Amino acid sequence: MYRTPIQKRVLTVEDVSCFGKCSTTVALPILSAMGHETVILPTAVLSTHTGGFTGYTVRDLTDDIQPISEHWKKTGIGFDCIYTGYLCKGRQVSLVSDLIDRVSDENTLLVVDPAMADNGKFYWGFDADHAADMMRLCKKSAVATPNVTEACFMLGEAFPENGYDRAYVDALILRLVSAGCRSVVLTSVNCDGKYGIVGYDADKKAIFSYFHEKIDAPIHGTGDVFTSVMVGHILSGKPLETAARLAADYVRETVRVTYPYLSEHPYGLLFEKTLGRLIPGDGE
Ligand code: PXL
Repeated sequence: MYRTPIQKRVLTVEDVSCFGKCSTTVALPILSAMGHETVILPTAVLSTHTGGFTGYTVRDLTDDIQPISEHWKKTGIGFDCIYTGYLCKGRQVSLVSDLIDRVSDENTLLVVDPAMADNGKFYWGFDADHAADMMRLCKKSAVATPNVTEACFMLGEAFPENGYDRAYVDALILRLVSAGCRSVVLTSVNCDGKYGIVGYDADKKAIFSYFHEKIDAPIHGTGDVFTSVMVGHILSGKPLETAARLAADYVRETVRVTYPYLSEHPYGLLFEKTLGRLIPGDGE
């Protein structure tokens, strides 16, 4: 019931940052442009995201998660994909885990982006307990998309402040897999003078990587854009590595377009300028 064969349906579970271009406000336009049906579960409403702003408001919607998902279950609403992003600290993560159990079936793809840290630091309000909770959620997922900082923190390790090489990254990803993750796409990999992604495809039991020249522009919400585009391509039938490469290309191009405007637009990517490229051509 309430499933349509002409579209994939994806549930995004993450906050609504009213201003600032991250989480739900980037996932929805991207997934819609790619032709997928979107359903949202807002986990919190913030006046802005927490990067570079002060005095923002936060309304935590943890208590709504169970009743909303029970209504969906009763109504027979199912999902081809559940994609979780930024979650509030504490019991919200285990309630999201319960929601996944309640509304998934064997065909639901779970993608977890444990958005909580970058550049060696937790985002405001997060700590090692939250990293351990996010690790539990990543272990449930078919694909997890931590950045290098999040991968370190989920493993209870220090971020290598003085840099790292490719051998370190491959070993890091294999430690995540040994700890129980399935496919993993590590983002924001910055080594040997290049920038890119390193992935592990659990079906192929193989590591893949994709690097390009470094553009020095740490912009909030870049990981959300990456995972949204990757999810969109997976739902369109692309293999994981192809989906991850296409998402990395899209992010690189969007960072390039945003770069000249960073002083007026420092809070997120100008993804509206490149969104049209994600719309499938006629017949797709
Ligand atoms: O994924 C980035 C993100 C999402 N949501 C909120 C954030 C951030 C990054 O800082 O603050 C509220």
